[in-house]
Amino acid sequence: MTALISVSDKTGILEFAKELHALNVRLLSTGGTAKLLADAGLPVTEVADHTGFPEMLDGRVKTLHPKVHGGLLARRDFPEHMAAAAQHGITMIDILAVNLYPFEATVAKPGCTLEDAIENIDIGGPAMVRSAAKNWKDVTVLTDASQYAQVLAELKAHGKTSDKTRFAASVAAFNRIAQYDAAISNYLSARTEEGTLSEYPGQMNSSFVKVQDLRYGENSHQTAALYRDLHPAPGSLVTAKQLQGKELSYNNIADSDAAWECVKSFDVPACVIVKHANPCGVAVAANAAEAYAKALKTDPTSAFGGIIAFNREVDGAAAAHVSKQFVEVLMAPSFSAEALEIFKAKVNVRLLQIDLPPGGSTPWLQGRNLGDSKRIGSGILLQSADNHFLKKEDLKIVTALQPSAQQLDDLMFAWTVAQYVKSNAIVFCGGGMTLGVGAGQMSRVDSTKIAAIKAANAGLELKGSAVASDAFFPFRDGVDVLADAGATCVIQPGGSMRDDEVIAAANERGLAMVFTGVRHFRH
Ligand code: 93A
Repeated sequence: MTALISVSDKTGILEFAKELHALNVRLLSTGGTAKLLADAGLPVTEVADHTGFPEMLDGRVKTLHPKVHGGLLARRDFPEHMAAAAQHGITMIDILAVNLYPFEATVAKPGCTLEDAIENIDIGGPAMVRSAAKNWKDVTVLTDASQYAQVLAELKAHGKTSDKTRFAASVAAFNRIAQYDAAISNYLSARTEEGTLSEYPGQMNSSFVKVQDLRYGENSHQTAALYRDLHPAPGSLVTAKQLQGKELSYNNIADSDAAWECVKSFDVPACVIVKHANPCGVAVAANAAEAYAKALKTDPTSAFGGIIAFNREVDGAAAAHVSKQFVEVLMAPSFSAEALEIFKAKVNVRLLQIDLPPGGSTPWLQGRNLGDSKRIGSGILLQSADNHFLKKEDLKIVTALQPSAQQLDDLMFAWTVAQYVKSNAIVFCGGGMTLGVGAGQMSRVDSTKIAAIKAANAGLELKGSAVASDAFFPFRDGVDVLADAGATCVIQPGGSMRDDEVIAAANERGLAMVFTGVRHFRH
């Protein structure tokens, strides 16, 4: 029996080789490994002596030789293979122990140059591992020190390894090679200096890279981690810089994303306050401070401990306002020196600086090509992002009453917010702010009632308000509830079997209603 040993990480290799030798296994090895074994007094044949071909090109060519690959790949049960091997003086290699040049560790080092990285791309090692793993029926391939003991135990007990062990080792080997190649692909794809990003977009790497482990998931008994796209979209949450505050939690990140996605869809100064993944206050105004004051009015109770996002600089005035409240996360494209000074005293508040996407809200929405994913039992659901951008010209007025210009603005605002509210979503708005948000109910009528109750609790007037519904009204009852609450105009997708009944109800109750033709379910 022959074993070829070629390892960069030499952990446990001497002990392994000693045991193999004791079992009468012949040892073949590459330069550095061979030296280690020979220095310990083990009889070892250098691969160069075995092949009759020297290691060359600074070690780039060591084991890439038919005597190595033939010995790994020849099928012992095929007489033609055995005859060809014999004819060319190829002897069989039964065990291969290889671990690869430390590419991952090399590129993880600060200051690693492209040159260093390239030199640490192992070619001969993976080639041998693939040969051995393909021929798993006859060859045992070991790619990790943790496998040595099991193989030795089987060799001692039975003089050979079991089919099960060899197959498992083959799978592990291919997995390791896939992981190794992914590390190379990720590293090279992320290098912008050489222009790899734009040259061949069709071959762009779409991997995720781990940002960090999180303390826990949605609940403390769940483990969690944050990954980001290898090439994050400009202006996305994962590009945020944390300026101060405690470490972000899983829920902080999820809620911050909801708030940030919502706030950056406005062109004018806006503020979004999120609690439990839903906006509990959204407003637009002349500046950040005013936008915050309005957003807070919608639901000051829920806003306690909220996640707050601005699409404009947080200046001293906004900071003074916000700091009066218990805040979990505050994000904005920038913070003035005065604002930073105010938050210095609030050491727990997490401040995130995030650049807005270039080109403003509209082009960004249209150009965005990020997808959504949701894990289900042993599967994953994928879809493109809900990035439909509604223009006023797309609206279809379906009632006798036409919405006024002011009402149209309120409806557009309400529709934008509704997109970020969990379904069934009902959003009452007026004067550039949310007045009542009904979220996450199984019944649209209940969402409408809840939105109205919340407005009443906050002391807000719904008379003359505009309402958005994320999906159509299946019956007239939802329309009756919002008319009772005081709304005078409605925006909704339309498309129900009972649109006629719903439009008739709107006409009867003196409402103006517009159809968008698209819905915004969000679950
Ligand atoms: O430069 S290589 O890609 N060319 C080869 O032919 C080759 N054969 C084995 N690297 C090659 N190896 C790698 O050398 C192994 O995967 C292992 O990581 C390393 C062991 O070298 P040494 O025994 O000289 O320390």
